[in-house]
Amino acid sequence: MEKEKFYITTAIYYLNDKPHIGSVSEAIAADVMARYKRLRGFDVFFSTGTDEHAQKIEERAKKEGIDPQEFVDRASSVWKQIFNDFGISYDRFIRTSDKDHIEVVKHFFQKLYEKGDIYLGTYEGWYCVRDATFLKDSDLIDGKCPICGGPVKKIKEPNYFFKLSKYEKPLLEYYEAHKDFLQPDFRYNEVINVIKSGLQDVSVSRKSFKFGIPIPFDPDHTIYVWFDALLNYLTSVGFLQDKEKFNHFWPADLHLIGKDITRFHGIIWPAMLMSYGLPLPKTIFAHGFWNLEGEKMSKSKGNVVNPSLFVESFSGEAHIDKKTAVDVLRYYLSREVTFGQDGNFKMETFISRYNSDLANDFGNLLNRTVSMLYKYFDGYIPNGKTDPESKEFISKSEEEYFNKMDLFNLSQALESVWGIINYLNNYIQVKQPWKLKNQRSTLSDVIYTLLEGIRHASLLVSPFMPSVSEKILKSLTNEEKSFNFDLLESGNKVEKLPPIFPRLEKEKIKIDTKKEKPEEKPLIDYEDFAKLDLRVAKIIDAEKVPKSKKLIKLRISLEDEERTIVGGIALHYNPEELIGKKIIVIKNLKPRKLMGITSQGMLLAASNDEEFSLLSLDRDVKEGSKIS
Ligand code: ME8
Repeated sequence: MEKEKFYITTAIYYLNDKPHIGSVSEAIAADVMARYKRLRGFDVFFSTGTDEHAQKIEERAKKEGIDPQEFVDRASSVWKQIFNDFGISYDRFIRTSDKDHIEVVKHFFQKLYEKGDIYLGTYEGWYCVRDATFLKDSDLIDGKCPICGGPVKKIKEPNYFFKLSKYEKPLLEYYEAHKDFLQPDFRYNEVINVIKSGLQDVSVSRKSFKFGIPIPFDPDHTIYVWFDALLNYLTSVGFLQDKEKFNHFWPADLHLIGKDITRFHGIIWPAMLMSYGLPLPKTIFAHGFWNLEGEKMSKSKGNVVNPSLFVESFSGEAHIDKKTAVDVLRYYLSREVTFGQDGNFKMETFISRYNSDLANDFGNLLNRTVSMLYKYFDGYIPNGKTDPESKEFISKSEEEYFNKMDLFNLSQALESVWGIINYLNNYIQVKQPWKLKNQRSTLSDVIYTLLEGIRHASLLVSPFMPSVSEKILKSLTNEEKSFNFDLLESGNKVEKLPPIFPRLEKEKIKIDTKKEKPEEKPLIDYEDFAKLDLRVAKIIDAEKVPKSKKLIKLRISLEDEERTIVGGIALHYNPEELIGKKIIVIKNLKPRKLMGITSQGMLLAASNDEEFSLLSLDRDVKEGSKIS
């Protein structure tokens, strides 16, 4: 029989931000679902990737003096790397700058234009660059973007529009007929209310920036980043490229997205598909947001947790390998919230979950069982069978788990697994194997039941903790993925592992944010370097700038002239010790005013988080000398 297919996607990530716990949590949840469906025998296709044509990118690249493509190549690889480190088992990592995707977008735009669903008009209104979103007056909150709270700008330009208004009725009808289309329920209601309040046509092109996909029949215009981005879901499964693959996997079974982008996915995307004549995705699930210690994560607050640094610090503190630490984080993110609701990442609850659920419940079950196996059977799986009562309990919990997983209720699904783990811990107390030394056959069955229970629990946690699960299943010398019973082979020796989750006697984990690597600067040509006029300068006078903690005003000599420069060195040098020193300055930097003083150049210094030094000379060289 042909396997049933399951096509799952995440949103694709903007490259202006680095991955944080919140954004990575979405990829983890999708990965959990993808692995779960594979475990259930589905033919899974899992797609994730990066959304590269945002206007912000063009601006950022310009600031760094590099080509936008170079910028996105670098930034996209950061996401890919982190997804690899977090065990995200994607089948395709799509980039919207991929050739096949660009073709899909052009084709789709052309088709909708030919159909009369895209037309030329004038757009006048607000635009948020960060979120690449057009906004109405009524959308703004205190004159700012309602999504990110950032600034918006007014724009007026000729734009192509998509006739969204035409799809108001068909969308409503579709929603009425497909109550599961958008989940959870409260999001469904939210979107249906927006549709009922009336849909206006939406702008789907920009004239003001170039980094994007040009409209095939009017290349002065660039296709709007959201129109482009949504189509990634088609490209990933071979639209226009591989008919068989596309027909097999489309429509998507699950688009997993965050609550902030529900309207794009719940309104514009289905309308685009209706316009083209393609079937709509089966389910869109909008999850909540992760906050950090009760506050919204934001770069400006500096409270964005870099998941890699977190894992590195945690693995060091808990003395576990990085893969296990990744699994613990995956477990925490899945267990701590009812999927769909907002979550609050708290160090304290992270550690208490680790200690109670993993070190205590699961870890102890493993340690106790394996040590009894060694004590009574030298580590060899006894010739026993699973106790019927336990079999029934485990099967019932498994059914519960499957039901919860099918409803994306990851946290409750894990509760069902912990039901099994706690049952088995209690089973040890009840059966008291240490009193069964003289009843070999009963003892064999008890230990066999525990091992078989552990095998089942490990299989069930495998979507959440793939690396830990694999380690345990390997140690049982049985990687059988079946949920049937009595599949452990007696006579096989179980490997004795050191504790997988050693208890953590701490309330907090120190996250070493200093390890965050500075962004590497791009290569430059010699001509760029040669533009700098670097000179040796002698400090002839120095004084602190009044009312400034950091600044010192220096009078410097370049042999044929004297200048004033201001440097942020007061925390590291006293003015007196500077007089007479020879330093290096940039002579041709445009003058800048600092605390009311014009600085005619800039001094060079070396620094890191702890140390600071002015650049000086190895041998005495006359002031004014050139540096090359
Ligand atoms: O919106 N907690 O990209 P993005 C949970 N490129 N999820 C979060 C989160 C948090 N704190 N912060 C962000 C975009 N997310 C578009 C998508 S899809 C065709 C185009 C989620 O990088 C967010 O909700 O801003 C979204 O689903 C995903 O991360 C990417 O967000």
